[in-house]
Amino acid sequence: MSYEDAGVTHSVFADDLAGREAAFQAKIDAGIAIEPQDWMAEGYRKMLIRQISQHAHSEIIGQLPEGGWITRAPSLERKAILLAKVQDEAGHGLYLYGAAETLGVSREQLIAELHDGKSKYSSIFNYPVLTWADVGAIGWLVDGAAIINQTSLCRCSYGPYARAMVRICKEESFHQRQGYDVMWRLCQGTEKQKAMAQEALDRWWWPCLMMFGPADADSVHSMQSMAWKIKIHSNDALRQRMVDQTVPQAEYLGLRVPDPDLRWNPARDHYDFGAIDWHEFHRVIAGEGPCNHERLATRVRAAEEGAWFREALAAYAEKQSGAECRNEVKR
Ligand code: BYC
Repeated sequence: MSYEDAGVTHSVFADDLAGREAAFQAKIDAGIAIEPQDWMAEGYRKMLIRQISQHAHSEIIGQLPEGGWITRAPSLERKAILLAKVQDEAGHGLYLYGAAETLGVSREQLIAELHDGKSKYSSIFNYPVLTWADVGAIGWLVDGAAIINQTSLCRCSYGPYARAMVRICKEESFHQRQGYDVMWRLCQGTEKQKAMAQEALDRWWWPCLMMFGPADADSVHSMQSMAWKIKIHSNDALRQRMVDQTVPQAEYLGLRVPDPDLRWNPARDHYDFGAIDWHEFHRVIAGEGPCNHERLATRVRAAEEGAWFREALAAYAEKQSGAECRNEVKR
């Protein structure tokens, strides 16, 4: 018997759905975390999958720019530190793919969407890393921007994402400090080294401000995302925080922020800063940045060349779990 035959009309379902959505929103408004087993609005689930998967992709693509410098780091100590940092980023990708999987998508599916170019990753990783100072600037500025964004995400309404962020933020703090330390050492060095640090800041400053996404007025998802407390602060609010925190750090290094319009505004209690080149941002996220093609091709090649290893791991795990089951039966 169909629902209609049973006298249940469509509007009963619509009322039921509206009721569930209202209860869901009330839970979010009350600051109660949403967990994987809880009922959730379909749009909320999709919004989370989009953001968490883009975030996960950013972590693993984000290994590539610095990964290329592991063999060229200037000392054994720097090499060990950089190696640890790049490995941490793989771990972040793992936590985030795990968080996305709690929403009913598989990691394989998400990675296929990255490789097909259907899913985005952060614009920042499409810029070249030309010198050792760029490695320092990435740690200082890119990880610095990531901490500002992710500290806010620790209070996100979805439990698994918020919890992943807590651990990631701790590791990002180490990354940011190591980057600042690279810059500090260069700035204490020869004139040539200091100039190298300045050029790196010149190259990375504006792309780092773009990491926070389009201006609030142009942000497609912010309003709904903030209503669901996936995002806690708007793109512009976090970008302002980045400028306010980073300018004094640059001054301490003795470097100049490449923005002629940058000045402290006592009336706002914030720095005013110049206009962002949104044309460049849109070009990069549309796949036409300086390194988009190279990054994606490297990632796809790594996945293809590593397929045999993943298969071997899966076969071993299957064999182990079979043996464990047999032992269980014997006991
Ligand atoms: N790059 O409506 P909006 C790291 C897209 S990893 C590319 O404001 P939303 C690290 C946006 O996706 C750091 N695309 O979107 C790793 C949307 O497109 P779709 C990564 C961008 O989601 C290794 C459209 O523009 N962090 O730190 O509300 C080594 C409209 O934007 C970007 C995260 O992923 C961008 N920069 O806000 C070192 C944090 N910005 O999906 C370091 C989590 C915007 O409609 N993500 N777009 O096609 C977020 O907080 C938010 O997703 C964003 C954007 C603030 C990035």
